[in-house]
Amino acid sequence: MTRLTTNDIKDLYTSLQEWKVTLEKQTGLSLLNIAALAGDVSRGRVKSASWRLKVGVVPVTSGLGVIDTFAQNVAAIVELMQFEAFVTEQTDVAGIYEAYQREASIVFLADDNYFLAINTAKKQIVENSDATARGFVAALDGAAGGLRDRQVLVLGGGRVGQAALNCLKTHGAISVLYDTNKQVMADYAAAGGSILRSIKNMKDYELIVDTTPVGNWITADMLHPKVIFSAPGVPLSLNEEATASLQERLIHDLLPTGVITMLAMAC
Ligand code: 2YC
Repeated sequence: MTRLTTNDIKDLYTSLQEWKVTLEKQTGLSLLNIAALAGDVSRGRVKSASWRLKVGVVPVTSGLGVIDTFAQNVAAIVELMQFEAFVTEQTDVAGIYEAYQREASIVFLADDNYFLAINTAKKQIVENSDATARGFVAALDGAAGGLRDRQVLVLGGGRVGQAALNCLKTHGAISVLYDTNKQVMADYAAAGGSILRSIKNMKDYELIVDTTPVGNWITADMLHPKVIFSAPGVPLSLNEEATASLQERLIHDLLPTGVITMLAMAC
């Protein structure tokens, strides 16, 4: 799981409107639709929650500490979904207590290992890897006009990759896994999954979910000419030329798609 840096996200909240317009154009879906589809909840439920529930975001100082603007960016993304959101003054346990005192029904907080949304009113806890995988698969579904019976290549069999494979199954897709770790591939194959033996064949796939945490290793000639590339993986695997050649067929962001899905799932 790649840890974001302040440099990665410090200007994110200034480009959220642009991200919203781009993603809605790419998928033909509204943010509310993407979040509800991804979270497998009704739009009505998310909409009505936005009128009722307050969201508190708590900075956490454990491990490598607070990432400047992380909590503020999470709150800005939640506000984009028409929810009232605030970042607590306090951090850590005191921050959780403050969020509760300020009547937050949903609390977002992240240490170096997990990024969670917790619904304090009901037994609901959402983890970012699962939500992010769901969000990017839902966006791919929209952009591809449906995934049923379509071949989808998943790059990376870690936490997000495994969640994407599970989610693709519910979308009726035929998923294939590629990972550089032979054990991960062997385990997946042993469990009956399909694997891509050579990365050279990546160009046979029109639909890809890239969860790999390595940047700049995919060139345009490695990809199908009409590929739709949905990339929760950070940093982006595509090199500059491939990124430019894909344009609107590249679905990628560092935080918002996962956060809107966490929010929908926590409602
Ligand atoms: O500012 C804070 O509260 C920090 N404790 C936040 C640390 C987040 C670490 N995780 C990440 O950078 C990303 C997540 C957004 C999802 C996976 N890695």
